[in-house]
Amino acid sequence: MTALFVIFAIFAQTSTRMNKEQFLLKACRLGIIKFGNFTLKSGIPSPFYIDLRPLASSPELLKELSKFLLNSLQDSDFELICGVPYAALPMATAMSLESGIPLIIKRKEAKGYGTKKMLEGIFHEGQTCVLVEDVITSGKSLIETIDEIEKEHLKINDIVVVLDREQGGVALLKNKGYKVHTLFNISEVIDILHKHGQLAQEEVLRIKNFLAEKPEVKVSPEKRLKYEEKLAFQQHCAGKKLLKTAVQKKSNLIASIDVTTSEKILELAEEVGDNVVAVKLHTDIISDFSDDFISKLKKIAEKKNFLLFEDRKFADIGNTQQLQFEKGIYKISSWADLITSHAIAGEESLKVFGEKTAVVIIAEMSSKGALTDEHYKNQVVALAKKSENVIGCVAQSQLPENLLLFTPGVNLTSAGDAKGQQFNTPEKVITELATDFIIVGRGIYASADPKASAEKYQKAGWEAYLCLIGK
Ligand code: 5BU
Repeated sequence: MTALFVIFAIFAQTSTRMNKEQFLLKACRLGIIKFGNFTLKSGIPSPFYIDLRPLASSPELLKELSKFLLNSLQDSDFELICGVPYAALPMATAMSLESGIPLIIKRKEAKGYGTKKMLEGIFHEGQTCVLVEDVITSGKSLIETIDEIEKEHLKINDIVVVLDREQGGVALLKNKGYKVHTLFNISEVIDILHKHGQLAQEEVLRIKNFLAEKPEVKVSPEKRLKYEEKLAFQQHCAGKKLLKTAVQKKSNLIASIDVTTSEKILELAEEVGDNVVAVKLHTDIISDFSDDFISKLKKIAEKKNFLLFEDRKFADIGNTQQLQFEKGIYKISSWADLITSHAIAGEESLKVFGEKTAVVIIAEMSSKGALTDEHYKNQVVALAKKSENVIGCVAQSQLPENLLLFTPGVNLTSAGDAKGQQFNTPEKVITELATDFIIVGRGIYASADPKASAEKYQKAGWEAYLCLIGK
């Protein structure tokens, strides 16, 4: 009998069951959600604390929960059920008993004796397994569990989660190609409790503000993903090209060629082209911009294998941005692989850049006194995660792993200029922020020997990266 048939059969006989809302209200009486001021394991403050383990002590609710979880998997087919230890173990067990689909047990640590197996139970290579999790936050612990299960040659397509804390985990797993089914998200829980008079309006507002700010669970830089791993969940073709180029050329360097004549730009592009993944331009500072210049630059980019990045920093309503992107003398849309844009005009304004060009939005600026504070950055990051054509952000602090981080304000010999720019070294931004790409302007184009400087920045950037990933 297939999983689909079993699940359908369960629901056919349970028309008198409690609904999701009733279930939640009963479950909350067990104290599974507390409100107040808490500090999570990751060090982040939180106005609520969730612990679904008490559900295991209510056979009635555990049984009901298992039916809801199975129901959310109605369109999925699987041959095994596995819970992420420990909180999801009773849930997975109940699902197995309810559906008749076999359970396997994932250990937290391998046994120190005997077979040293991480997975217990009866299974064979190639079988599909659904993973059950109680609460999803960043998704990191789920990824570790998935890796261990996949090492045993089982296939995971679906993950079912009771509660999503809305802190990036679902997006991370979806980006990796998994189907994530969530029973509740925290906003929904807050609304239901408020509707039933169990949560005061002020508390609702406090929590919603906290959720809007989405404080990201920081991934320690030592655990950063390699470019090859980021490539696996990069959806955008220009984003893929950028990551592939980094691996091929062993470079995370973007040269910002901020000079004002086409001739000088072409000369510098020839000189530093072998060392960079992209050349960044400000076309509106070029005194003799022409279509001919762009076609020559494109040829160099093809020959030297780098991308073209226009740092236009769009900051207008969608309609105007579209005109600035496609028209005028620069016709940016016809040649730029990547562009920068502010996100100040909101989500819709970013859609006008289409699918072909990758958009990098500005979350934080490098200059002294920049108004891009943490609240602003968090909102930009939330937008970046939602927008399909956005591959990452320009920022001076860490980003969630599924966004690429571009950091300007990088210089090996200077701490800043007299106009507010602040510089850090490649080592600092790569090891402390886990930056994916360093952007260097004057450190290269204004040096006595741009080629030698580009080599120096390429080496410094790549060595810091290798050091970080432990090679
Ligand atoms: P520099 O010469 O290394 O300071 O050049 C840095 C480049 O990066 C320059 O083109 C800036 O316009 C760009 N930049 C920046 O420096 N800081 C920022 O926050 C952003 C862009 Br966004």
